[in-house]
Amino acid sequence: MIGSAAPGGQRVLDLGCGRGGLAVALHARGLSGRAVRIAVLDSGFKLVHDALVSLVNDSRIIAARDFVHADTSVADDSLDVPGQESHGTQVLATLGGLAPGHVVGPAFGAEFILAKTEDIGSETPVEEDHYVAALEWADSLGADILTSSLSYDFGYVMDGTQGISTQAANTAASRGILLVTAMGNSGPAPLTLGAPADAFGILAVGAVKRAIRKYYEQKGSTPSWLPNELTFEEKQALEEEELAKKLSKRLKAADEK
Ligand SMILES: [Ca+2]
Ligand SMILES: [Ca+2]
Repeated sequence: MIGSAAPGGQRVLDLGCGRGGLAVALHARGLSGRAVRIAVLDSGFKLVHDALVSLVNDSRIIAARDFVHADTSVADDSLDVPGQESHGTQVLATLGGLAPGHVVGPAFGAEFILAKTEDIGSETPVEEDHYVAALEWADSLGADILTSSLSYDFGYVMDGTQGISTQAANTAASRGILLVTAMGNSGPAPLTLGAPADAFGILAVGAVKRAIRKYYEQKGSTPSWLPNELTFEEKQALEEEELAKKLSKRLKAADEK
């Protein structure tokens, strides 16, 4: 459901899950990604999903391309492993989904370019080729931001120059595009970064919650400011609330400059 009006006339949306403090802080300031064009590179996208259907109805998906099967349908194909589209659907819904009461992404007002580049049935270098082709395609469509929860490890030394996706990411950054990408699934040990997270001038993001979960499970304790008696979900909510407070402070400080 739609909530009350917030400062600046922005709607306050019911995020449903009771978390997402960072998104609430941004929405309350009138920030929803409006007029920003974001390219998402992933395994495919189920556009009939409840969280995504409004993107289609509002004509905010301006282009879609399947680089794996060379067509324009980014949902599961007959040759795909069933569920191929699942990961990309989750990423897109987290970023820009709009199903008040269930999930509302921080960038629910943005335009999206969707690229299916990842084949979940294999891990081969051609997928990194798809990734680079998708970067070039998204650039040609005027993408402001490129985002990918993907990672490549084909024996590259992570020095910011070797991976072909890293080289493409360097070029994207030099053209003024912000690339946001995952660091990989193997951290936090040294030498676990995957391309293109080592590129220069990009934003590489680690799995904060997974790290927190691992910390709790392995250490059997919590950060000092989180009471031990809370459930894991309650700790997550507090962690996000704390991050939201920090973000609000930073936004306020930026306004005052
Ligand atoms: Ca297809
Ligand atoms: Ca793969």
